[in-house]
Amino acid sequence: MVKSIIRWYVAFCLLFIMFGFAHARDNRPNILLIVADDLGYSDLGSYGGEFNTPSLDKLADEGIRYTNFYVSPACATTRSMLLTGTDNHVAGLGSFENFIPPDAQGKPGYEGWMNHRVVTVASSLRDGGYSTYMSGKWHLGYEPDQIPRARGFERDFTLLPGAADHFSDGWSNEWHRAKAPYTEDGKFIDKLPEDFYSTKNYTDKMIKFIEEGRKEDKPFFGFLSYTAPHGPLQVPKDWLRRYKNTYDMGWDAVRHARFKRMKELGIVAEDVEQAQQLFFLPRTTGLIPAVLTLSGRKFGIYRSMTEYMDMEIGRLFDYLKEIGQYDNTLIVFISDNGAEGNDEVQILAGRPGTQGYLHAARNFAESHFNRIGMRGTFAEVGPAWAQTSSTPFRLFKAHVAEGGIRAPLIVNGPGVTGKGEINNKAILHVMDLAPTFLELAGVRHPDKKNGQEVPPIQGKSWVSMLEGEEKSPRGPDDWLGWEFFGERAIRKGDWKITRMGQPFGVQNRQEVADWKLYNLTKDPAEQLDLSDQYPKKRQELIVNWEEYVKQSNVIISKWNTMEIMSRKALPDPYPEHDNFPPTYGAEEMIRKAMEKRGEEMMRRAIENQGGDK
Ligand SMILES: [Ca+2]
Repeated sequence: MVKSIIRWYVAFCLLFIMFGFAHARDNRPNILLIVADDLGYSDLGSYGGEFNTPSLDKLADEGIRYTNFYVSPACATTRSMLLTGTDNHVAGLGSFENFIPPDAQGKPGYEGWMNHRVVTVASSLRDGGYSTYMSGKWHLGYEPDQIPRARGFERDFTLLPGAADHFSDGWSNEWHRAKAPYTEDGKFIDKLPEDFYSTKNYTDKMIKFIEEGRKEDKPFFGFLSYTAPHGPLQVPKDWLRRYKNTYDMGWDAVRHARFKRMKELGIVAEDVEQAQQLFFLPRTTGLIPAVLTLSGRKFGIYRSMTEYMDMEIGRLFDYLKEIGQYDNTLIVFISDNGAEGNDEVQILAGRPGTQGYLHAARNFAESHFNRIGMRGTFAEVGPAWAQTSSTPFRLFKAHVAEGGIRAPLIVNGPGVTGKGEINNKAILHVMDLAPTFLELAGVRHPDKKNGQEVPPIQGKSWVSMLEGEEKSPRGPDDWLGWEFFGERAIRKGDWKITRMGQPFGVQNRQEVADWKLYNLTKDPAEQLDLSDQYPKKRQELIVNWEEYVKQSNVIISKWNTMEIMSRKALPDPYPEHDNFPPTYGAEEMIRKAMEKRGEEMMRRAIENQGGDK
């Protein structure tokens, strides 16, 4: 089917050249990529969750669900790969803008934004005759040459940073910016509509772009990049209390029920175990009801945000059916990383006395029990519910354990065979999306840009797999690699090695653990280290890690995350804005306190230089 479309397109181009048929119709499929933000692996009904997600579940029933789909453990890194087909350390997101270690600064791949060596799939599709639309979150650069319009999207409505209030541009998680920057069709915009709600407006804009582009008779590539259910947990008022007391029983029972349903559905194999509860989390039986109710209410709002997104996705599907384009659209749904179990305010705002903390305290002070979920509040679900969202896996976002990097993937559309199947065999990666879209559209990835070599695509096209001609684009010798803030992993066939600090994550260089080996087919929850039983297999994957470092220019920093973050907490020069910084005349006092703390952290960092490589 797909190959016949490509053949038809070649014939179309020849006819166009020969006879100048300016209005000959281009029947290549539309491509719609829908990305959820921080949605856990098992939240959707079709993946075993108790959430009501009928639009995505129907897509799964008509299309294919994949259970071995991989992303990076965080937003920007994943997005750089999905748009370019190259590893994030090649595409410029070796680390985040504000967290680049001193020994990686200025090195290629560590720009902190999507660099100009790589070419996006949007640019290639635009040049290949597609209309290209983006709506939602970008997180890949702020400057005029880094925004969606400059990177291949003809039309856009974009939140540039990684997160913001869902009802306004009143703050973003880039604390040094007074408000969240947005662009529309390549222009920075000053004001959002009064009735703005992220998920609704992003859907509206995508529908608007498709509708206004119809007269051109071109296929479209749409990148609908939701910010749901990323923190802050916020949802319109009439959705706020839908699951008010649903989760009062706590996380234990919900995790177990999910795991049971996942087995019934065939998302996980019958004979595997789920991850043990993280050691620092309490059993729900030991907690007083008020604590459970408060924590459950947050998860109820997270659920509402997800279900609201599903409703909006349904509205978009209905629109595509109305205009007769649904059946000619390849639809891909993914989450960009695992569920969020960290406290973003704490991570980014630092400790009392720092500039960001004061900004956060003033702007998100409304965290009263009965206000959570409304405009101006900031709440996240926390690690216990994040691990529930990640059932059956270990850990969550920001970690290279499966809970951080395995995500739901649903595909449906023209050329997709095997409706309703759950594919447990194929090992897939978010870098595969770009080559898949290019092959479907019959468009080539360029070798050169402005006289410079363009990094080759590292992902593998799924077209043959979607057509049912092969089971997986990866064979037993193909591996995938990860490095994120010092955490490392390789997946190859049934096997995975990870190298993470204790208790998890590289908290302190002296405590960086050695490589651990897991058989993911038997133990997807990474509970049993098999290093002693299979030392040769472990060594084989360590060699693959070394290849990965070389192939993708990964820099293993001498600095650990805490040291880099401590540097970041030093006051930055910031522009003067109304209401920012909200320090009420305490600037000088804070500056001195920060300098003192910064010196101390730097001294300790320098002392520790000789540790792990
Ligand atoms: Ca994310």
